[in-house]
Amino acid sequence: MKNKLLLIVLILLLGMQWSKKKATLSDYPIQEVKLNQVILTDSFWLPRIQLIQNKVITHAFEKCQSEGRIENFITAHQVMNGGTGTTQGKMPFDDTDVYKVLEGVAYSLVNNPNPQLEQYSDSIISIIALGQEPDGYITTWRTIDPWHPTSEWVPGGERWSHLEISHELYNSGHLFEAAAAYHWATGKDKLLDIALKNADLLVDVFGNDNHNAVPGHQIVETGLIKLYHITGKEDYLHLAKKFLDLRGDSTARQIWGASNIQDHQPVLQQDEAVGHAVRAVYMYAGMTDIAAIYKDSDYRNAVEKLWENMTHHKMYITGGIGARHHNEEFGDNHELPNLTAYSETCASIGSIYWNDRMFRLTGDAKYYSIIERTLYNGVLAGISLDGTHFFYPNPLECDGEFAFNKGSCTREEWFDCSCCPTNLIRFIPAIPSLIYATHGDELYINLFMANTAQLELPQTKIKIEQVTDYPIEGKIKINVSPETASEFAVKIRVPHWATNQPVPGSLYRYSTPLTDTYTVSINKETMPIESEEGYITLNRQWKEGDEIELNFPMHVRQIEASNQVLNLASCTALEYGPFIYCAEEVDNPDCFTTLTLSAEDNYKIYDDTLRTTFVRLVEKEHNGEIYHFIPYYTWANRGVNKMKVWLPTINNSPSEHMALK
Ligand code: FUB
Ligand code: ZN
Repeated sequence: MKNKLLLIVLILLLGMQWSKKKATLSDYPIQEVKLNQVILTDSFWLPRIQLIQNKVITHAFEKCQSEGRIENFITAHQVMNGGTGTTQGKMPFDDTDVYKVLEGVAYSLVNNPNPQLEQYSDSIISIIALGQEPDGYITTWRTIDPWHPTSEWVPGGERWSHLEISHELYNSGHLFEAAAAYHWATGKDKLLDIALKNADLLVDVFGNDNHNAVPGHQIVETGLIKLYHITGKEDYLHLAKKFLDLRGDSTARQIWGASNIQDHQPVLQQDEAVGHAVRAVYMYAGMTDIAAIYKDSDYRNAVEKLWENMTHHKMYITGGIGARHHNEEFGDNHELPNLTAYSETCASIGSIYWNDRMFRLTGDAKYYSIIERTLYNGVLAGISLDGTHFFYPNPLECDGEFAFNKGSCTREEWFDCSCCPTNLIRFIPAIPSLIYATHGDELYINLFMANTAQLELPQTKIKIEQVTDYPIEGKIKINVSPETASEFAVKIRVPHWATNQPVPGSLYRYSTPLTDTYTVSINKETMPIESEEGYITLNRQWKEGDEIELNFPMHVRQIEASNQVLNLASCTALEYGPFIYCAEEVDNPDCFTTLTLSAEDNYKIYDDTLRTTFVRLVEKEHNGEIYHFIPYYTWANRGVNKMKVWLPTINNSPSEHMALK
């Protein structure tokens, strides 16, 4: 009898292990090619990813330690065991910075093992475990002292009593995202176990019909879905959908009604991107997951409408989103101020997470057009060239006086609310997973970076290699080597800047059409140029060593905004490849205020170093004076400095402006 009991326990335990290790379920028609399949060799991106592991992660852990974010987990443990203590830090979501750094560690370890960093991270996870209450609850400030939260804008009270602001579910969401990443990257379960215990608590509390509530700040939805993908446990998926279904639905719960937190109407009826931009894009990402998993056309229609509104009316030329400092929110359609732009780094990152899902749902290249623009401009501007200083908002103009960056006119090494630095840490190391995707016998190439990758299509394994100096140069060699010669389609995205339209929609346009076009050859034989839905599709029998060569024409291009963007009337921005350029006063000390652009300009490109980083610079000569432009992402690396992306245009034909809607 005793033996039988032991056997049953053993089987149950094994069963639990097995279900946790279940293969990843896949719901999107298009599959990502994961980080561990891609070895980056790129001279632009690889140093940036290495910078995250070698410098930024250490910096962030040190800050989390010195500002008490890590100690909070220990204090929570002491309080649970009858001790006393005070919460350190300033934000009710300080726990998430620790989770986000661990997520970044996980992705950075995939292709760059670092046993010391992994061991240190494991020890941080052991400390996190201490801060979890026996029933799975984990939000340290509330465990330590529920009646005295760290921030005066969060009311004290019982668990879940002020979800609109308490960030308890936001904390869970980031925990889930980090746990999924750490488990996948290291195979270790400890953080995942903490996450699952917390997720089970959420299912108990919010999963039943008696408790209809939603998170104040979204992200728990995508986090739960990641846990569902790992475990196959449908409760997590149902809860994620429930949170979305209930949002803004006054027939099902007492809504907060605030558009700032997207609770003003049911999500399926929302067709304008409003409110807090980070919350919005995290929510749209969750909605896209639901559209994919349930094959739900209502959810799909809703995210398509929201996407169109956001990109056609509310997006900066840098890909940034969120026009207002007030509430960190979207403005009205075409409200895109430069000096006071918010364009939070987190919002750009969230937009990429969402756009990648939209691509995997639809296969449309337009989503990667937004991703590329945001990656090289809106996101990358958020971190200094040496990885030590950050932007939270990313304006498109700086007058040296408006202290846009949380009280500062330039980059800061950290913030009380450090969501942006830690979001960069979790996002940048995972960038190589955006390069490729597969769909049946189709292989998508969405981004250009030097790398070698191992992929699999139904008919064969393929080794693929990109050799390129993109985005400095427009030449890309792609070696396609299938294990066995087979027929399949290679779909190569045509970058927006190599066409006559910078972005989908009519928010921006090039001032002058392209005079030359890109070329494609296979094994040196020129191919006819046919692109469909933004892709060149090369369908043929591929064999080992086949080589595609792409040449995208690189020019400095002028961009205008729709005349509905009133503050950009008669203004021009410069672009080279995927980079938006700007002028900084330090390079143009005598002419910064009088700097203009004209259709007749001739631009010269040249290479130099900015600080110690290689950059391609642009200049133009005007009345004997030389004007200098630098890539937008490199601005503010030389102290407080005036800067402009959009410059007054002179000599533009009025008829061209009229053509804009
Ligand atoms: O509220 C949590 C994070 O802090 C948001 O995502 C950011 O916008 C910042 O407010
Ligand atoms: Zn942020």
